[in-house]
Amino acid sequence: MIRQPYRILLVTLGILLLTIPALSACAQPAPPAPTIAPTPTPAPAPTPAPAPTPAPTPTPAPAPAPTPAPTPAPTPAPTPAPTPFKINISGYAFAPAAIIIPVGTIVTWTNNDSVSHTVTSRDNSFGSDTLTSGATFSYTFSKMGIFQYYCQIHPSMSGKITVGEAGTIPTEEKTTPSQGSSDY
Ligand SMILES: [Cu+2]
Repeated sequence: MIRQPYRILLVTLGILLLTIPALSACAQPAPPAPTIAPTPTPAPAPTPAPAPTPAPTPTPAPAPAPTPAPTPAPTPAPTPAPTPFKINISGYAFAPAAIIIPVGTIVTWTNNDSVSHTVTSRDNSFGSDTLTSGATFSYTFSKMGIFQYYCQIHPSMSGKITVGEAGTIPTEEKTTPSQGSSDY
């Protein structure tokens, strides 16, 4: 026979034992069943594609620089060298006494007299030494203009050189009829 106090105690314990799990079950929601994470099937390790052997970059043959079509150099109109001009010194005179020449003309005087003469420009732009018989003197007229000259020994001897642009005749000379022309 159990004594009364023990019975009460046992009952109390029994109640407690019964209620505690219930309370705890009520208080704590049942933890969700752990969803079993599906073990991921391991992706098959990708077999590494064999590194493609790099195709040897073909060394590009150096494109030959296109030889530019040779632009034909504009053939400059060949400026013909002016025809040399000869003046004869004879009989105490320059012959011809007056000439018209293009720029660049070289003029050569030849003393065909037995005496000496000079070819001396009045503006001192050119001048010869004393030309003995047979001597020559040359001068290239590289500037346009009218050049008067004479003989220092015989000042009455005079001549004139008119230098104009090639192909042109100075106006003065155009209008002045050349004296002594004997083109018949
Ligand atoms: Cu003279």
